[in-house]
Amino acid sequence: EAPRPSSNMNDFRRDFAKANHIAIVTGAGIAVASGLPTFRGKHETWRKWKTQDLATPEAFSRVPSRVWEFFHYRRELVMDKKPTAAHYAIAECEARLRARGKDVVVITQCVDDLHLQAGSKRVLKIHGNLMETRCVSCGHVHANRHSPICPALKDTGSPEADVADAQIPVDKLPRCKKSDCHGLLRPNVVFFGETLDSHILTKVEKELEDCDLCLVVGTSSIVYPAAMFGPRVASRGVHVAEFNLSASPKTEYFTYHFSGRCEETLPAALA
Ligand code: BJW
Ligand code: ZN
Repeated sequence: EAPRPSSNMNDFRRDFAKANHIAIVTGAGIAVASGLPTFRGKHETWRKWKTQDLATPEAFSRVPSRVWEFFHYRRELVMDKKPTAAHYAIAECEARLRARGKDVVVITQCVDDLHLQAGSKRVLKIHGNLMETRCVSCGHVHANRHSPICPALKDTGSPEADVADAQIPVDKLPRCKKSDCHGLLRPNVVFFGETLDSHILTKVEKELEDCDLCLVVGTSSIVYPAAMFGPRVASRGVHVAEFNLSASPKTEYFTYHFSGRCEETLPAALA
């Protein structure tokens, strides 16, 4: 039996040519070449904290000012970034295949807008959007690209380890614009320990059921439930191809593993 996973691009290209419905699961690695950091690298801390310490409901209720500083920093970082060759390769693949009656969907963990910017039309954002807010009181979700998002966060959010918290009073943090509400706003992203939007998850389930080829791109496959998407498809006997710098805990489930930067490997794979 051939060793799994294979790194034979010719074989992948044959499966790709036959596929009618491709699901592409993406993570932070796809935006590294845009200048956005990943979550689980060796040095990936903001001040002295990791994302797991800050992107939680507990942290947001205990130290909303610190959590907003973190997200303000991340929003400013995303604001001027451009898609990579990997984002464009996926968008062009979708357009080309759609013209032939085929289907490509992106299921992304990324909270930036780079897939849409690159021209992808079918994008399921399972971890929310950095450029949206949600009111903790009335639940309203709004697109919000203000920079800074509120005056008090201006010049805050530095990631350097020795920077002290700005300790912004909670009434000076982003607040709901509805006059009868004025509730505290939070970033409209999925914190650790929170459930994913069930409406979006239902759509994801259907795509994972319907696809006849799946790509897993630039994700550590550590955070659930997304870590199970590729393996779920593979368990139906459908080919799954992983594009990453290195192997992940799920690599052994997949048909293909293409090691390297996805902004280099994907354009060739999907041409
Ligand atoms: C390149 C590259 C290049 C670099 N080219 N590649 C079952 C088992 C165990 C735990 C759980 C479980 N079910 C739920 C949990 C708890 C938790 C979880 O999974 N914890 C794990 C850490 C174990 N999950 C949740 O809480 C989720 N909710 C949920 O499941 O609800 C039900 C439930 C709750 C509680 C208990 C049980 C069930 C919610 C998860 C929300 C994740 N949110 C975040 C933050 C969003 C806001 C923000 O932006 O701050 O989403 S966390 C963070 O990680 C972010 C990412 O989307 C997510 C995934 O990270 P990603 O994208 O994979 O990035 P990295 O950095 O991890 O990896 C980058 C990869 O790229 C690396 O592999 C590099 O090699 C590669 N790379 N350059 C190609 N150029
Ligand atoms: Zn409100």
